[in-house]
Amino acid sequence: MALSIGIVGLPNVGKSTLFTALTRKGGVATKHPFATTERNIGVVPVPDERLAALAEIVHPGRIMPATVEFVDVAGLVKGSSEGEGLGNQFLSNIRETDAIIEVVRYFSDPDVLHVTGEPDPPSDIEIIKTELILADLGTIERAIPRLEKDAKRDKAHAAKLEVVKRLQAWMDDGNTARSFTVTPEERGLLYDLHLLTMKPVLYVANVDEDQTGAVLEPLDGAVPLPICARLEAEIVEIDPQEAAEYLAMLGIEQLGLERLIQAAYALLGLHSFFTAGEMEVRAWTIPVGAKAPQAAGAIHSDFERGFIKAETVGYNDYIEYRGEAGSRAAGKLRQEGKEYVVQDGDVMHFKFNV
Ligand SMILES: Nc1nc2c(ncn2[C@@H]2O[C@H](COP(=O)(O)OP(=O)(O)OP(=O)(O)O)[C@@H](O)[C@H]2O)c(=O)[nH]1
Ligand SMILES: [Mg+2]
Repeated sequence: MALSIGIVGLPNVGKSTLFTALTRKGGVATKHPFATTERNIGVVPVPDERLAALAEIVHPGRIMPATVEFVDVAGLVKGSSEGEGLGNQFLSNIRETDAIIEVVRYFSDPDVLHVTGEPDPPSDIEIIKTELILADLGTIERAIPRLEKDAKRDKAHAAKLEVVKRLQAWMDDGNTARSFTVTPEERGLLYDLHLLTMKPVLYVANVDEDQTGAVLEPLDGAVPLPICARLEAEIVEIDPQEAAEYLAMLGIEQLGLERLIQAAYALLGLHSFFTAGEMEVRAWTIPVGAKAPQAAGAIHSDFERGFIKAETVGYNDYIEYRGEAGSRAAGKLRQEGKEYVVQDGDVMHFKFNV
């Protein structure tokens, strides 16, 4: 399953511009607030130089990077949860995403209208936070009658109702679901509400061209990632050679997409392992700490169910000994079992039986 990330923020802060830069889909950004009236979805390959290095050894039929899906929706304003603006009706499009990117305006362009007058990041994120909390409270309110009915029939549902009500009281005080202290079991009970404020948030500061290297003050405890969305959107339009020279001139070493995906992986506790064969070299995304059977399950549920063992070579060994045969000869190919914690970059071959 591809990682999926929803993009939120006030109107006109550059969400669609960032989306264009990330997905290379043009024509979605404009000068006017409330420009986005339909959701935009784009799937982006996760840049990983290690894939090319593996392919050079294996000469596969194809290279399959991991992917991330971005969903761009309309801007939120104060009162969105009561139907103000367009934002609220689009929130349903990001309910099932794994994480949220919140774009915050830092750029100073007087030609681009800011919906509340002046950009003020700390108070701008408060508006969004309040709207997301209100949207979640609406979700909870709609869920409660059904939960009450179920609870009368069944003890197990009573526990769920109890947690949901506790969460409701917590959020009524203006807190996010994320900051609600729950046991892992209780968290599981809340999962199918798909609450927006339960999702991890990455703040993207949409800065002026010369601020992409800035170290910014934390917002709500998290340091925002500075990106100049307009610059990035322009760059994907031009010839790669020219783009590289332009970036070097500006002193930008890495494109926003790469930095953003790295930050999202770190935020969500994700990393990659590889499969490498004649047919394809492929990257797979798994949680840090996942064991070998769970990694196998990322490929196919049968692989997890019938897991026997995983022939594993660390990435650096695989490159140094030029592939599986060389790694085996050098004693670097390990037979790993059910308890093996997969390391970032492992090249794995699963043995299974179904
Ligand atoms: N100067 C400057 N302008 C930008 C930057 N990013 C976006 N803009 C401009 O801001 C305006 C709004 O950008 P959009 O990407 O359409 O904003 P949005 O957040 O998607 O807006 P809605 O869909 O209306 O909520 C456009 O005129 C962009 O060119 C930036 O980094 N610098
Ligand atoms: Mg937009």
